[in-house]
Amino acid sequence: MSASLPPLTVLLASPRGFCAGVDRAIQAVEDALIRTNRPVYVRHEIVHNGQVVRDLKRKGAVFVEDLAQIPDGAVAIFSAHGVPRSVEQEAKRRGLAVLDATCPLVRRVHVEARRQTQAGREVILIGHRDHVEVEGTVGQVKGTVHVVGSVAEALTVQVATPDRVAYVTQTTLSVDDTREIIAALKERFPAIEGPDVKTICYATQNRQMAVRVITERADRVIVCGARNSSNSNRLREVAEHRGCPALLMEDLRDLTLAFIDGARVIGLTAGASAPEIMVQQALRQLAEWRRVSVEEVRVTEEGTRFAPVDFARL
Ligand code: 0K2
Ligand code: SF4
Repeated sequence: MSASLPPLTVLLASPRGFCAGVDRAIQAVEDALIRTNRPVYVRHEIVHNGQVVRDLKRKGAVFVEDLAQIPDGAVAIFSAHGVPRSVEQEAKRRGLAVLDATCPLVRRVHVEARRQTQAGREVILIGHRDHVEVEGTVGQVKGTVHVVGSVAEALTVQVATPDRVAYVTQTTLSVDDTREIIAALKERFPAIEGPDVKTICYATQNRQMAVRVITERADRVIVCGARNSSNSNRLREVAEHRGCPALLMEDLRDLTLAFIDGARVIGLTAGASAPEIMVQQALRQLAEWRRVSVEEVRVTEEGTRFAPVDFARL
């Protein structure tokens, strides 16, 4: 630590890190490894975090992208992001023992999209086209789902029945950006039905709210989270859109002395899939460079818990 450098205040966001859906999904893999002698396979990263996946691999879980890579007789776990119907059906056809770790809040979006289709409405899914959750939601609905990822796309999306349209959202979007997209959709389709931003989950909304508060005081923000994590990237963007340079820290190598150069107040948070150990690693690194004082910025309490994944079929 350099004595000549000014002290650093770290504003620690709260809530941050694991949400109830991530806790539940990781626990399902841990439990499966303990409770069965069969090989345990996970379709897709259980959550988008390399440290979590490496830890579960060390304990014996095997991660694949395709159901075809899962041998007969194995346990197949679906990730927190959800899967298309075709994957559920294929697993059933093959008689795989499935543990479905789809977050109940993602499942709620599936149900709502199906309900709207059954009511005769064309569904617009606000979300990122190539994201695994969006692929899952699109694949849960019989019929066309239009994916819209920006205001520009909202202004050009073509539907067959403009007076019978509904929208749902991916769970991990930017609240601010989504409001703009919804406003554009309402301009074009005044009769459109939808949940406003309510299907952006509580964890996503709370973590974004904490970053918004922190950027009022911070010179920089560090977001612990993986590059393929939608909700973690949105936290970085919330800071950046408020003019606060932000860094996505996938591992400690991403955190450089240059990033905190000249800063006196640093915000620190973690995406819903990032383990607390990453936050502690960042704090330790900062304390090696500067004299650090930590102040927690708590914007709300979180008490959400989900019932464990159903093991009845194992
Ligand atoms: O934010 P993402 O949807 O990319 O997913 P993760 O980073 O794995 O976070 C957990 C959320 C899973 C589903 O919403
Ligand atoms: Fe569920 Fe939200 Fe967590 Fe995704 S981020 S797993 S939707 S609680």
